[in-house]
Amino acid sequence: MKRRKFVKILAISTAGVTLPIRQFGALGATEPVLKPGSMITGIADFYKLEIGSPPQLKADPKSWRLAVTGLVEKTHLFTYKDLTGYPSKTAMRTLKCIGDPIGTSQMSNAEWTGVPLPFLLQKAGIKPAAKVVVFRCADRYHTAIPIADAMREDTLLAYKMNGVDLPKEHGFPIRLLNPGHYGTKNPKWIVTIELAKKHEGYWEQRGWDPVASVRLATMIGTPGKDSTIKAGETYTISGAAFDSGNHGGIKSVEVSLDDGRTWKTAEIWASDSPLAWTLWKYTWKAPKEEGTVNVYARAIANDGLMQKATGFDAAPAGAVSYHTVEAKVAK
Ligand SMILES: Nc1nc2c(c(=O)[nH]1)N[C@H]1C(S)=C(S)[C@@H](COP(=O)(O)O)O[C@H]1N2
Ligand SMILES: [Mo]
Repeated sequence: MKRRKFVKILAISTAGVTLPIRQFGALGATEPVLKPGSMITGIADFYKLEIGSPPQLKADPKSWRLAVTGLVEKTHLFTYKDLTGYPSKTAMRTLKCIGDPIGTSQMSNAEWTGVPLPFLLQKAGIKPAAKVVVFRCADRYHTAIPIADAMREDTLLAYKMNGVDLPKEHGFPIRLLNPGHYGTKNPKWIVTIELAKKHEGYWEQRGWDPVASVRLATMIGTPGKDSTIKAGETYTISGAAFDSGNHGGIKSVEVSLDDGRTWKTAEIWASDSPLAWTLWKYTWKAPKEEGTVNVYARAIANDGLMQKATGFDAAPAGAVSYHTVEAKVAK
């Protein structure tokens, strides 16, 4: 009884962190271990990806300015105080790396607060010749997005993540959140926003897709490739699916345990807008015999697109095809 209480409290105190909640075998209870274990990834668990080491910037009013320049009516400089004082929007957004191979975990979800980018662009005034918005960052990373994407109300310059100031690793003082696009198009540590005719970004110069539109994806979190499932026991398969709104959001997720011959619908246990991942689970009775079992998962989007067995790897435009895990069943 005491142990059960302890586990329950632990589950609450780690809410918001993707740490799986352990099973408590002593009571024979089967609290399922889900991965991701919560809709919002805690900052400590949020994946990180950068070309160098994260620059330590100061939002100090004496030094830091965000410049909106280039093909604008008038170059505009914003202080951190300006940015954080404007009307803001708070929303969940999932980030996924374009180089993330099928089923791995360079994908996390947070709740962010920021200023809609069009608000700032309108203050500077866009000249008709401008076609792209270029972001130059303190670590010398740079990338551009089309003006039409920049002008969406959902394109945010974020300064808070899960209720706190953007951590250094995730782009302090500001980063872009660009719906529908992989991490490459979500620059961190932005110092200059430049309106231009065209631009080739850091990763595009190295062969990655300049559009970087998120493709329909699912990952199986449990079982992992090193997990052992107890023969004959009830087991919960779980994971996340995401399309960043490019296919109308996730409609359903299906699981196959017979090498793709038959598919069962998983339960969606947490979701938000299509700009955040969809978490799913499927409870299943493991075979009584020892051996291996292939777990497959595929996502079906609201526009009818369904993931297939065959696809391609991450380079140059993001991985496609469903995720499979070979799970060990043992006594
Ligand atoms: N300035 C800057 N922004 C960047 C990068 C970078 O190296 N430098 N990496 C990009 C890539 S490839 C990804 S996947 C995301 C990762 O964001 P995160 O580290 O907050 O998860 O940041 C993007 N923004
Ligand atoms: Mo990335």
